[in-house]
Amino acid sequence: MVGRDQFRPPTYADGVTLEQELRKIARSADLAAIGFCSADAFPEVEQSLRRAVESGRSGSLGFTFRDPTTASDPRASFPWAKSLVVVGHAYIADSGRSPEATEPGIGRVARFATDDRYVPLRRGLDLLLQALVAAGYRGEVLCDDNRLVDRAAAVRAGVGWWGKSAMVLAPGVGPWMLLGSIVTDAALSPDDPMRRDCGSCRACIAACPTGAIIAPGVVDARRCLAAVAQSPGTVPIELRPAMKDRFYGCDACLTSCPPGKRLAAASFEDSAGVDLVEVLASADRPLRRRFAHFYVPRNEARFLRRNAIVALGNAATSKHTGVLAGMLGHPDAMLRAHAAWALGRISDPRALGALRAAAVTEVDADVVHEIELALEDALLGTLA
Ligand code: B12
Ligand code: SF4
Ligand code: SF4
Repeated sequence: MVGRDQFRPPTYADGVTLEQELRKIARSADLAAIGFCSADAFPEVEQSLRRAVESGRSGSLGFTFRDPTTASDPRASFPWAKSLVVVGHAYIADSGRSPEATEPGIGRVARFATDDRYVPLRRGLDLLLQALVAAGYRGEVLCDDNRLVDRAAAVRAGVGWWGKSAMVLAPGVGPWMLLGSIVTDAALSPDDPMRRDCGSCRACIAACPTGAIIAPGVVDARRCLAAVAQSPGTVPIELRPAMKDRFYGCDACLTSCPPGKRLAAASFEDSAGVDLVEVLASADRPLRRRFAHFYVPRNEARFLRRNAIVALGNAATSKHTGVLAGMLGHPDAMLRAHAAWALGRISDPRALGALRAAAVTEVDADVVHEIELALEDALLGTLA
């Protein structure tokens, strides 16, 4: 936190309020939206979080699900909190629009993560915090932090409206916006929430590859591919085909969203993707460094390799048989299991040979099971 005495109070031109000054700073910092609201608790979100945990819908995710009371009540962490300054950073123009299809062997990364897009957002938030501190107030930046539910704050502050995808959408930007806030003891005059909703549109619900949006605004994280790609353990076998070329994140409910489509269409098409074979060949440290802005369970590079193997399995080309067959000898049983599945998808003679050889030598029961399934699938494929 920045100390109260670090800056001298500013002298605003006659009649300019702190709120106006903050809006001006947000514009100059290229933030797409700013709004103010009270720092009162969000009891309805606390209930939603509890329901998600109790029903199992939060899957293995921690984050705000770990402590719903703290996440939904800013004063639980900051007893002095009076207001929230909530901002949105629109990133699609910088990150470009995903290509319609990637080359086999290239992994797709959701647009919010093709680079660390939180950097410009945090820069803007820091400038706003400096202004608040200079005016004699205290504050703390909260962004993707487990002590605030960013979307509920954005809706209360009039930054955007709830989309049926559970995303907060803003005019002109749609869902292509990252959110962040400052909790402060300044009593800022609140903005009105936006009177908008999705109307009869249900495009995101239809576009979700796994049916993870089970009701308007409600996502089952167990089936959400964005969650799957950042969860520990084995990728559930029934979800692997839906991962397609995804290496990290999922944008299907964003790309389908009409309010953001014009902006997305106007941005350049980015062909940059991740070379998946290179991921498998990389050592842990460079891999962790390259994707330092991803959320990776326990920061273990093996989960990046796991995602790469799933995407290679979905590419299903003989070009990758050699590298995947090599992974059957990897010391990590989780990676061997996914490699077996991926080889079953390719099921060319070399892949089948590698699977049969591994079936003889493999000792891990889970991997043996995956090998058997892969061989069965390959056999059914040749019979069909
Ligand atoms: C956990 C988490 C996830 C989880 C779970 C997501 C989820 N929907 O719950 C996973 C890993 C799946 C995930 C995925 C993504 N995430 Co995320 N995630 C978070 C995190 C850390 C907490 C969210 C949370 O508390 N969810 C719990 C539930 C209860 O809250 P909720 O979804 O907001 O639910 C509300 C709605 O249902 C709404 N509601 C109630 N009634 C109704 C009625 C109607 C009709 C509607 C429409 C809504 C509605 O009220 C509920 C709360 O009471 C936040 C950061 C933060 N600290 O807030 C980022 C955050 C939500 N994620 C973000 C992003 C960008 C994404 C992805 C787009 C990333 C990607 N491209 O892969 C996907 C989108 C998936 C999706 N459709 O939600 C952004 C969203 C920005 C925005 N404009 O909304 C956030 C805010 C991060 C940030 N600082 O910008 N995420
Ligand atoms: S991020 Fe992908 S899997 Fe998750 S809700 Fe959106 S479309 Fe569905
Ligand atoms: S796709 Fe349609 S229903 Fe879904 S969030 Fe966007 S506007 Fe709302």
